[in-house]
Amino acid sequence: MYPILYSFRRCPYAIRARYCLTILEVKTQLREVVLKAKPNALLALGGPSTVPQLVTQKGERYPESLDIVFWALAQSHNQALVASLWPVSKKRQNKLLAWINYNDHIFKHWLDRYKYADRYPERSEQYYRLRGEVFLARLDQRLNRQAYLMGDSMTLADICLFPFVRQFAAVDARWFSESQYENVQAWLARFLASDAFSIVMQKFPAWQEGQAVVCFPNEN
Ligand SMILES: N[C@@H](CCC(=O)N[C@@H](CS)C(=O)NCC(=O)O)C(=O)O
Repeated sequence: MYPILYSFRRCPYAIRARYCLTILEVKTQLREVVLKAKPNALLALGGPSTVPQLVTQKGERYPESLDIVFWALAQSHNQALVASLWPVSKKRQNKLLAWINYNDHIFKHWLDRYKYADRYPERSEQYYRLRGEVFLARLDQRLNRQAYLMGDSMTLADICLFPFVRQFAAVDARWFSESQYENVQAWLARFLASDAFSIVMQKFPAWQEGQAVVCFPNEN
């Protein structure tokens, strides 16, 4: 049987993992989690109960989105795609990881504050947006010269970042569409229009113990 993937549809970390699984055609059994009522099977694993998490039939556990991404690369039979998503050169790998690192540790911080500005009343929503825009400006500059962050083909950097930029854009969709970040808009739009994204965003009811297996990715 396929490994178990605990996931939450709208979670940007889970979206990055599901996007990789989809394009690499690596199958899992999806367990859709409601964050306010996590299933006992997830809690019983002990330790972090964030999503996404993947557990293989042998009981090997991948508790972070990036663990799942790299696990998916290792499972794939499509070596050409693997090599283009995760370049062989160490220098390029480090650059790619630097984008993800900045996203996960700095941009995410300002994204949360911009998204939930009422929970962080010490500064205004506009202030939080400006802090997040530093990242958008960097992305935009990079995408001015090329279609994707690392060049003319998609890598893990793009896949790992776009779900977070999507959230940032959605806080005030009008502001984003009228902003100066036209290269980011086009890059994000390509992801949102992709076949893989519609598979990734399929809706599933919350998983319940004993229910029939939901295979992911599935045909759309
Ligand atoms: N570093 C983790 C972060 C995952 C994460 O924070 N997921 C959120 C949902 S977007 C979550 O599970 N929140 C519930 C919780 O923290 O208990 C990863 O890369 O997978």
